[in-house]
Amino acid sequence: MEKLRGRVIKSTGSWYEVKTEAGEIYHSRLRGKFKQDDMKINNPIAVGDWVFIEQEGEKESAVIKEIEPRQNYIIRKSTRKSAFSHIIASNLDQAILVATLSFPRTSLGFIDRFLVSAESFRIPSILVLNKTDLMDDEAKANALELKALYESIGYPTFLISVLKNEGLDEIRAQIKGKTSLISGHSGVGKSSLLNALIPDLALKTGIVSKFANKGTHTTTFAEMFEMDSESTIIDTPGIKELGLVEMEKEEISDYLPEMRAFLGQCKFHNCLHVNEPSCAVLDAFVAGEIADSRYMSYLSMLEDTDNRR
Ligand SMILES: Nc1nc2c(ncn2[C@@H]2O[C@H](COP(=O)(O)OP(=O)(O)OP(=O)(O)O)[C@@H](O)[C@H]2O)c(=O)[nH]1
Ligand SMILES: [Mg+2]
Ligand SMILES: [Zn+2]
Repeated sequence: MEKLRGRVIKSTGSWYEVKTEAGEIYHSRLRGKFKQDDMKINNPIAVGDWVFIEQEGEKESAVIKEIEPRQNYIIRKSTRKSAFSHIIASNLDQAILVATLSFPRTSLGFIDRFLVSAESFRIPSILVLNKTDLMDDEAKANALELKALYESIGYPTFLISVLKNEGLDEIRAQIKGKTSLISGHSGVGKSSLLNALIPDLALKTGIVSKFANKGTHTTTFAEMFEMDSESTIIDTPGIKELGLVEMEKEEISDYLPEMRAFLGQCKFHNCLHVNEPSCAVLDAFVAGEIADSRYMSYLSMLEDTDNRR
């Protein structure tokens, strides 16, 4: 029987929607055990996966036969104590963090944590600051400062207003031809942005999820939307942050690009850049080459790895 190549665009746990290269959607399932090389993973197939399916019976139902190796993926623990993890999405070209400086306020700590997590998954990020229409001059100046800071580190940053339809062309250009993951706090305007980018989508907006509380691990399933045939956005309802999965203290500084530049120049090879003598990162911080807010975020992430133990 002929095998068709397609991409998983939606998953409900036991069923998967697979969109073939010809554009047909098959309701697909797995049969039997599916080999995952040594990973303790709850879901063998995730949104974003490229798979081969075989049609089964009548209509558009199929069995997933094979999965192509993933270019990358994001993962999180199924529950806090579980040894098992859950793959949220795979084969991503970039992560888009939507943030607002007020209504609601996204903290810099949250932004930095997200960026560090994305770095750890080797996924480039862009930052979108929405609701510029609500900014007064002072807030606008603050937003522009943040734009300058994050762009100096290497993260393209965009100031937009979905409400006023401002800055959206730039976002369209960023998304074109890519698979993007969209993330951010509840209420920042992710659904509004998706609706603006994909006119016939009509996602509900303004509804704040009951399960958005930090710490709860409601299982959430990602879903892929198409801006056009080659540009897709994966929405992950309920995901507030990517989470510092299994990160060792020593690793964190690798994931702050402006710190990474100084690693290897510290006196101690296992330097954590907190109070060690002859620390190149601390020297850079004192010289103003690393922003206060970024260094504070770093310290806070270090502390978190302590608490986790
Ligand atoms: N003033 C203003 N309000 C906006 C803008 N974009 C979105 N909103 C409003 O912000 C509220 C939340 O928007 P949503 O798109 O539902 O936010 P969300 O990020 O999808 O939230 P969750 O689905 O809960 O994660 C809605 O009332 C939107 O109308 C904007 O650019 N300016
Ligand atoms: Mg939404
Ligand atoms: Zn150091």
